[in-house]
Amino acid sequence: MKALITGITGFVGSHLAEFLLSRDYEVFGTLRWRSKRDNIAHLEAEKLVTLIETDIKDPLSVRAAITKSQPDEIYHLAAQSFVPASWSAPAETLDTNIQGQLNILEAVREVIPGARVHVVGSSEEYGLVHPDEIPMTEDQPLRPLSPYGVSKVAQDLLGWQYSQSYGLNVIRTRAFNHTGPRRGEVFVTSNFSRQLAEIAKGKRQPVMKVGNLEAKRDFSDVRDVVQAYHLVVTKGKSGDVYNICSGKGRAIQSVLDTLLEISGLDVSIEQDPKRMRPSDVMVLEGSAEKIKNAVGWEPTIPFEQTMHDLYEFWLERV
Ligand code: A2R
Ligand code: GDD
Repeated sequence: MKALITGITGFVGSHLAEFLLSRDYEVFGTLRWRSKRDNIAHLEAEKLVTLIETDIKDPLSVRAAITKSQPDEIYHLAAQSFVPASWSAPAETLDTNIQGQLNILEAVREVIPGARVHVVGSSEEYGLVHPDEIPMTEDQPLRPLSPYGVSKVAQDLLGWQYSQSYGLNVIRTRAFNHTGPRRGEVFVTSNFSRQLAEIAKGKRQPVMKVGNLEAKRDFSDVRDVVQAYHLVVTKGKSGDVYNICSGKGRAIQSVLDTLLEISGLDVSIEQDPKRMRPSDVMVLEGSAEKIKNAVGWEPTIPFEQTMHDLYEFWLERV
């Protein structure tokens, strides 16, 4: 089987590539000339993946990548993935995510209409959630609170529309927060881990900068999430959408407490106004019943283990 992963140099892309290689897939991945290659350096060194230079905003470039790889499965991960950047550069986020999705679907329609296409949405699509709507199922209304959330709603609905209009095999997911080693350093779990690792190594004063500690998120380990992606692409129903989550909401304060305990450090905490968002999503806590019943997926890695692995990752790097 051949798989094409867009955004293979990213956090999830590198873990998905490892997982698919362990299942004997031939793996192709897209990257940009300027992409940082650290996450896949080990795969490149052993020539385990075929890399194709592609900008997802460019239809010709996307078409060429799909023509060259002729994949059975396409995992479209490439995106502007950082929520705060979607307020500072909304047009760039909408353009990359929506136009990129359109380019993938159009190229699939023309070049390889039988391929199974994974459209990566997000729990950010749900946005504003009322207390009586928790845990959130896939039927929850979509009320995105950021340009990023809006871009993911558009990707999600484009996937659905192409499955209906043209009979494409599109599987959609809404993953809640996921983390683990290689997580981009701007995201909360990695950012806090990195600050603590720097403090532990004497490279930073024992003062941590934080944003909104009251928000709640539902965290899974990326190594579980990539298995979910593969399961729904191979066994899920075409056109359908699946939440991927642990079912447990966790305040960001408790993420911080877990990391403080793992590090064993005594630090003071300072709220940085620049880390606050114009409209943060306050609670995300999902129901994973649908994916469990459909393909038998359940998370296996405990949150504390994920945080431990992430902290170790940063200790080795700072
Ligand atoms: O920015 P780069 O060159 O390092 O590549 C990133 C890629 N990417 C693009 N690739 C081609 N053309 C573009 N215009 C373009 N813009 C971004 O997407 C990188 O390889 C990947 C994003 O990786 P991360 O930021 O680490 O995101 P993560 O956590 O792996 O998220 C994967 C998916 C995204 O669709 C998120 O929105 C969703 O999961 O949560
Ligand atoms: N980044 C960051 N930095 N977030 C902070 C900080 C901080 O210093 N302090 C508190 N937070 C809070 C944010 O306000 C938010 O409520 C929560 O921590 C999580 O922030 P992020 O880690 O930046 O992730 P996200 O929830 O905005 O988005 C991630 O998950 C989505 C799925 O739910 C991203 O990976 C998205 O791409 C993904 O779709």
